[in-house]
Amino acid sequence: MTAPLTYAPEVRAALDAGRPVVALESTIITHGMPFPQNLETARAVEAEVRAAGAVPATIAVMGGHIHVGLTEAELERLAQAQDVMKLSRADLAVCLANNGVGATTVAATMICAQLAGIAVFATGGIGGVHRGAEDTFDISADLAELGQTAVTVVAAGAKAILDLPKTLEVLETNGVPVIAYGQNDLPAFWSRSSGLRAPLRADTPAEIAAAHLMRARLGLPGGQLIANPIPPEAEIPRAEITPLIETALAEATAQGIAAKAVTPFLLARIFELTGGRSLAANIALVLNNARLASRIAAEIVAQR
Ligand code: PSU
Ligand code: MN
Repeated sequence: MTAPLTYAPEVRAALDAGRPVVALESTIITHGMPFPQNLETARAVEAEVRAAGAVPATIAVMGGHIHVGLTEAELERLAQAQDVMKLSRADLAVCLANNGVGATTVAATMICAQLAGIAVFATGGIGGVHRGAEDTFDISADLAELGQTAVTVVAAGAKAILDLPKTLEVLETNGVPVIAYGQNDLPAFWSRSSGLRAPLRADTPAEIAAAHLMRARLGLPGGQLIANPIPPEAEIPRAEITPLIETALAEATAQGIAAKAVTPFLLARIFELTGGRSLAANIALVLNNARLASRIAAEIVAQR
């Protein structure tokens, strides 16, 4: 018995022909952005991947199958559905076995991408160690997944709603290369710099592809985290976003928001507090990540 994977014809053809494919997650659609911007962004990200010469494979769970590549109708249904499960490693199999509808987080998308034979995955931000984790133990399963699943993930760093120094520590413990693209500093999602130096740096897609392939030759099981800074024109400087993050965090604590609800709550509040600017930034950085991921996927194909 093998994994229940259903491929979009375009994705299946690209994988069979050894052409570049980029995986995309669906939690960003269901839990990360409001309708209709979520749907517009999902379409725009797919178009960006195509424009860069790769095939997009947005991943979600429906009808007992992992869908690798969604139809327009499936994308629309997901973008407007209210009761979609947010799936990580822990709940992926349960949702599939129950014929549920689920959106995949970074962790679950990595698992599905690896099953499908897709090496590169583009998203916005990864989950990380939440502030106060010494009390709550809230550490995203994304960090452990990066340590065990061989997919190169392109993100805009981790959001400043998280404890970034602790997030870097946990990634290091898990053996995850954290590679800043084109700069020394770790980007912080809406801002180009977190003020922290990234452990590693790469300046070309070719270097990132070579490191991905070398990990396979060494038999190392985990992936790579590529931290790609938001384009300068879309950035919200750290000094501007920091007080708004503090407000959102204080509200989350006061309202007892916990577990899976924390990240969606903070994203929605910061969207309100920035008057929608955080969403515009989020869309710009996802598109930017899709472009870089496509170039890395093409390099992996060329160097293989
Ligand atoms: N960060 C964002 N947007 C998102 C997410 C994170 O800027 O949509 C989603 C991703 O799917 C990520 C998940 O994998 O949230 C992490 O959730 P948690 O912190 O509950 O592990
Ligand atoms: Mn969490």
